[in-house]
Amino acid sequence: MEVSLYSAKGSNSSERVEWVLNFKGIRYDRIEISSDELTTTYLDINPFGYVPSLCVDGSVFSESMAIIEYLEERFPNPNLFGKSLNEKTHIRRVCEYVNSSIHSPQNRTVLRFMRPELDESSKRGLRGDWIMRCLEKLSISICCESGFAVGNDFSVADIFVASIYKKALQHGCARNGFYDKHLMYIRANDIVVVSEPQA
Ligand SMILES: N[C@@H](CCC(=O)N[C@@H](CS)C(=O)NCC(=O)O)C(=O)O
Repeated sequence: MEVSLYSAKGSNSSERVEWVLNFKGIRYDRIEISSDELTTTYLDINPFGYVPSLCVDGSVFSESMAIIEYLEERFPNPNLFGKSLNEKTHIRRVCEYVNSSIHSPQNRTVLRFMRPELDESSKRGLRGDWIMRCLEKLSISICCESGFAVGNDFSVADIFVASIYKKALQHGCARNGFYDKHLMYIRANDIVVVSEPQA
């Protein structure tokens, strides 16, 4: 099986997929896409101009959530979507909130279009503030049963939450006690640490 991950430096959505691939022990080649390529040659791979895309034996998939669900169905062990339908639904709830409500509005392309007057530093500030504002709301409904986001096991919800929190820190946000504790809790697990992509 040949697996290639199209990614770009600093891409939060790609980090999620990379973490899942590592956690499941799937071997892949990482293809780095430059900012120029995102708007030119890469459009043949993904017409939206977004990373990640995943190519498996010639079939190309895009959208991180769809890719991760594909990987879960094709490589169910180790499991990343919980033990019951209720858990699975809560895991998807957290992922969708991070993917759609937190990540999408602060996407570079969106900000460039919606707020062209802002310089890069103001955009970074805005992106970080938006992420932390949403994460505050999310904190009420995660890590209720254990230090993991949903239930008592590491899941893709932890991957989405940890990755977007780290992105807020990269944008210069102050550290947050709740999310630092979450990071520390999941990193107490060796396989989580080994599979976590390095920035
Ligand atoms: N919903 C998409 C979002 C993908 C996305 O926003 N990718 C960003 C990097 S994290 C990107 O390619 N940005 C390029 C740009 O905005 O120009 C997914 O989950 O894959």
